[in-house]
Amino acid sequence: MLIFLSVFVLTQCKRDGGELSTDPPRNGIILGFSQIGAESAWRKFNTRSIIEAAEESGIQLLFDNAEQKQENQIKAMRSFIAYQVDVIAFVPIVATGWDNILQEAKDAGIPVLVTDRKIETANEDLYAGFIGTDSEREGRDAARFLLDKFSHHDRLPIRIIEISGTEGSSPAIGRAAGFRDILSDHPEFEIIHTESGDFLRSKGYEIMTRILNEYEDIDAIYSHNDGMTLGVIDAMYERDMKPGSDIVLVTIDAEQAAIDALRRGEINCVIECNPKMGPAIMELTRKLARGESIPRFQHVDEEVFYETDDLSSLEPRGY
Ligand code: GZL
Repeated sequence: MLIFLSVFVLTQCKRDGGELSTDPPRNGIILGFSQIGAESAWRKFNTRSIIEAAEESGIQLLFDNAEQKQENQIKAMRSFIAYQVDVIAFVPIVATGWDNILQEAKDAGIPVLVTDRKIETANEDLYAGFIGTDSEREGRDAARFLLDKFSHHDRLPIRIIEISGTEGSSPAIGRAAGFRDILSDHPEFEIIHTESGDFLRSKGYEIMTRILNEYEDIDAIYSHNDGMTLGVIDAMYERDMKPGSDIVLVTIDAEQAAIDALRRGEINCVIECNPKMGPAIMELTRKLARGESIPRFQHVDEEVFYETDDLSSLEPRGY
């Protein structure tokens, strides 16, 4: 196990581009972080934010990229426990299936911070707290935009296609629930098809290509992330359609490419999902390492960008 761990630490840092700091951490804290993968520009920036913040905080980071597999996350968390890190933090790729490994961390006396995505657990005491995005609010914001956009639409019902995120993930669950919560009072809005694109641009393109063959009179696409929305735009251009005009597009994340498409009129509403959690995660890690309690739930600040906004002063997104 010791050999495995020493190889693990070396390979993980090298494999993910991070340099294994040979110096002991300035404040002696070691954080084990399990990231889900690199499926979107948003995720890659989320990773960068965490690595940079650990470096700036003097916290030694054992970072693992699970390549979209929950079993890889559990293996990495088990090795963090064996390595006796001070704190474990992770992005749960899906909401369920974490109780056993969280119990192992608890038994080892290692506090766990859930980040970005939420978990469903029988025992809320199995983790110290959560910091991340409010997926339900993002879904409600998307629906509110469509209510306003189609407030004087002459053809009813307003036909919506939803392209959702990774099945079983809290952002997909929350964005769907928040969207439906607002539309439930408006029967003139109809979700005629919903399908998971797994937060991938390639799947957004495949789904939209098929949808355009199967459905007519689509009024709006509600896409759970910008990566899939960019795939939708690719598919529409292949059909000589005008995204943002022929079909209204609403998307979540606010990566640079989506803001640029909003400026060009290809997207009508971009809801920010803030990936810049690194500094806050390190602050919470320091508190946990000192045995201090942290807030149970902490949502990061986010805003909404509309087609009618003046975006000229908007800073580059960085992702
Ligand atoms: C949301 C985050 C999602 C992003 C996607 O909090 O987990 O995962 O919306 C990313 O871009 O893949």
